Amino acid sequence: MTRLTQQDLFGLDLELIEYNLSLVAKTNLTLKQIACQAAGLEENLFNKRTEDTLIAVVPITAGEGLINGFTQSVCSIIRYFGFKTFITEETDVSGMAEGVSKGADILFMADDNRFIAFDTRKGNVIDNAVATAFGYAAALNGMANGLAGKEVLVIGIGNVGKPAIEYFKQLKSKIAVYDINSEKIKNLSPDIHIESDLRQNLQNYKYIFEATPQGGILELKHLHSEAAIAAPGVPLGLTPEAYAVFSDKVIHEPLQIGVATMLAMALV
Ligand code: 2YC
Ligand code: MG
Repeated sequence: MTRLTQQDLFGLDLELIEYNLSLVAKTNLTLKQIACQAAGLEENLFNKRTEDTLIAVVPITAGEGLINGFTQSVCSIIRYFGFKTFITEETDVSGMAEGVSKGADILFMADDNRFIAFDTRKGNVIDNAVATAFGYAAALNGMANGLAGKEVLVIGIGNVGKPAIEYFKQLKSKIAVYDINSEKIKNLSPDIHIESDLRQNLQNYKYIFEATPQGGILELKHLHSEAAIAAPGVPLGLTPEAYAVFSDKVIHEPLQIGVATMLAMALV
């Protein structure tokens, strides 16, 4: 999984209001609506839970260690919705213990391999990869004004692309998939179309979900003229030239949709 950098996160906490407006402009959905749709949670219940839910964000020093601004960014996204949230003073196991002893209902924490929300009440684990997949798919659904019966191409069948396929099935979309590694597209359900030549056929797809760790694979000359692209993959899968033309039809950001959807999923 791609590790975020301090630069990726710079300014995120100060720009959530503008960010939300840009989401509405692209998808006709707010960040809260995207998260609630992805989680299958009524918005008014989400709002209600701000009154009785305390959230701790725990810095984790394992592996490559802390990312400057990571816990602060996670905390600011959750606070943006009105939830009481704190970053533990301690890190790692001590931080988890501190969070629980201070009455946290949900703990958000990430090492180099997993970014999870741990719900201390129900005891379940919400995974950032699944939340990001569902949240970005819900955003693409918004951009398409409903994906039912419409074709969507999922590029990169990894820990984000795979759950996204499940969500597009729920939306009753017509699903096509591409992965550079043919192992990844084995035993998918028979109604899924396997795209073998991306360069040749990318232009046939209006709705694209790009979840690869490979930057710059989507070139301007290969994109459908009216393409709408949900690109959770880091770095961005579009070339700078393609992004310059398509930027108002591209959803790509480091944390916001994934964290908001994890929160909603933890409240279900
Ligand atoms: O500051 C900390 O607590 C660090 N241990 C956080 C490490 C996060 C590593 N994961 C990532 O950078 C990416 C993110 C997009 C979310 C999932 N993986
Ligand atoms: Mg409580």
